Amino acid sequence: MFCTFWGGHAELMELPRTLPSRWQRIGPVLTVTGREPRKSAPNTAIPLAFLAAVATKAPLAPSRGALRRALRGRRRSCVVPAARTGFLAFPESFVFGVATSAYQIEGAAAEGRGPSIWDTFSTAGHAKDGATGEVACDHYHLFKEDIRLMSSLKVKAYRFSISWSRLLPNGDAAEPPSEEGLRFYSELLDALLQAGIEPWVTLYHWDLPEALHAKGGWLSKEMIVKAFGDYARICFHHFGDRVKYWITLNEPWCSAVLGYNTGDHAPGYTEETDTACYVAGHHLLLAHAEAAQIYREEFAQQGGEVGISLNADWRQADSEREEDLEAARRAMEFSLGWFAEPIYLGDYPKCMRESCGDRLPSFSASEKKKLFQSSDFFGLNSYSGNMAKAPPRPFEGTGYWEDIGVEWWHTDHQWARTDMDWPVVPWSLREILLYVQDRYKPMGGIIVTENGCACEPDISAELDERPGALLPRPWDGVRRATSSDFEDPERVRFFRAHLSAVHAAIERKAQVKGYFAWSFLDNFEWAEGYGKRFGIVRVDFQTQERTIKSSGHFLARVFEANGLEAPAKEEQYPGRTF
Ligand code: PNW
Repeated sequence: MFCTFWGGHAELMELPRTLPSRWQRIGPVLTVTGREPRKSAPNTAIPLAFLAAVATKAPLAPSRGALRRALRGRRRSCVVPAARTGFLAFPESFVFGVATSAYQIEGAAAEGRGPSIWDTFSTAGHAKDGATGEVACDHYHLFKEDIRLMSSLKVKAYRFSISWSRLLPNGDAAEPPSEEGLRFYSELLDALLQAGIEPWVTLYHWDLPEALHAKGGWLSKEMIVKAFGDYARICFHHFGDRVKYWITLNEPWCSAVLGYNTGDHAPGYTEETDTACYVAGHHLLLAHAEAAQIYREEFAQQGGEVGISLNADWRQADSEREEDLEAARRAMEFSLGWFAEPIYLGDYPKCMRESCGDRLPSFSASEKKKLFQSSDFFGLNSYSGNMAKAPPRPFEGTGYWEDIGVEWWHTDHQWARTDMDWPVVPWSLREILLYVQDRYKPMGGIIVTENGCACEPDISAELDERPGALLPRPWDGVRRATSSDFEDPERVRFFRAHLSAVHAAIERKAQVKGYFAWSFLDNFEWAEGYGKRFGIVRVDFQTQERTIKSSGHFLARVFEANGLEAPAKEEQYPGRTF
């Protein structure tokens, strides 16, 4: 029998005190139902090619057959969740905001900005339908209107990123920063502060200046660490009077794995070597540490904070079998731990060193020191969750996915899916927050710097089929009233369930200090182009008109009331829950 208890925000029943830490709780507890596992397990191996293909945002579909086979005969166990009811109030100081990134929304590629690796990658046709970020949401020209819209949605904080090559067209800090670039971000910050919206600024959201890539990019240690530090210093110097929250890197896992292993993201390296993603990841970490040190040593008087945003989806062990518990631990360590452990625990996870040996670079003693506690808060981006299962026999060969050695996409087909095909697993957000709290005890607490979904009503696909609908055109300069009649009930349901999960984590003493919805606008969804819409505001890419979705109004009410009503029973999600 499948567990079909209410999903989402469901709370665990009180756990027995004998369970010493969450570390041992990556696995179902309090089994209420289940059938015995088969004596001889069926062949649950998922082909490696599939693992690589789905390792990212790639559709999960191709091997549903394999997954279905994998699920057959599995022990089904779960816990009885207690319903959350009534009004869920957040702490008074809780930061509610919305998030975007430069390449995904700014456009104005030709207006003083140097090319980035995403220009090169997308104009070479690597994103869906030939999409590029050249125009995107034309936020560069519409930022004042966009900030007015944020105000109307009661947004308290706005997370955006600075385009490195808009400030330094050649990535070179020896050249004076672009006046045009400085002016744009300066005006953006002033407009935000005037609107009473706190800026949270990401320095690097994947758009490396092409000129630096030509010099070796993230694979060239001395060059990139210095270049990133110099760029960060320029940002702190020019904007630090107005920015009190800095995020050095967005999701270095994506830069390393999608950029240097699967090739789904710029610069599009595929697994030519079994080390490139580890080398890139190593330098991303060192670049983060460099920027954090510069901020703390040279800009302490600005009185702000500097942190990093790491992405991971929770991996729940498929059973209580030791192998599956181990698989779940490995999955977490190879995703979140890879970047979190050097910062919070002093070095790479032990299991990575054991699997990778010398293919994983090492930190010198001084680098370890520089990295340790180099983040004033833990930025967490999390969108989904999944199960983890040990493969029936070890994977052969070396490379990121082989090194993990886990059935990475082991899933529950009862779970709802978003338009990205990502499982909707709200309780996994609660679990990962509790895990981060227990394992890393981050000073300054945890900020959910991204959470959201691409899940549009059918009418969206119909509208997007109109010729040119997904080929953005620059704004024509005509100011139009923003309309407000777009219903996206699945996104409202998603946000309600996930905010409820955040609330549940806070009740269990996770120090969660903020939540940013991804995203403020529909935008350039990287390799997926414009068809996957994450916005709480719809963008008509032909006219650049903005329409507030019902999820936008929903979040506005949450932001204003500093809380929300718990999901009703009929809104809750099916499938396995813990
Ligand atoms: C994040 N994954 O990317 C990024 O920070 C955003 O720019 C992006 O638009 C958003 O999530 C939605 O995709 C991710 O493979 C990319 O698990 C890939 C994954 C997760 C997040």
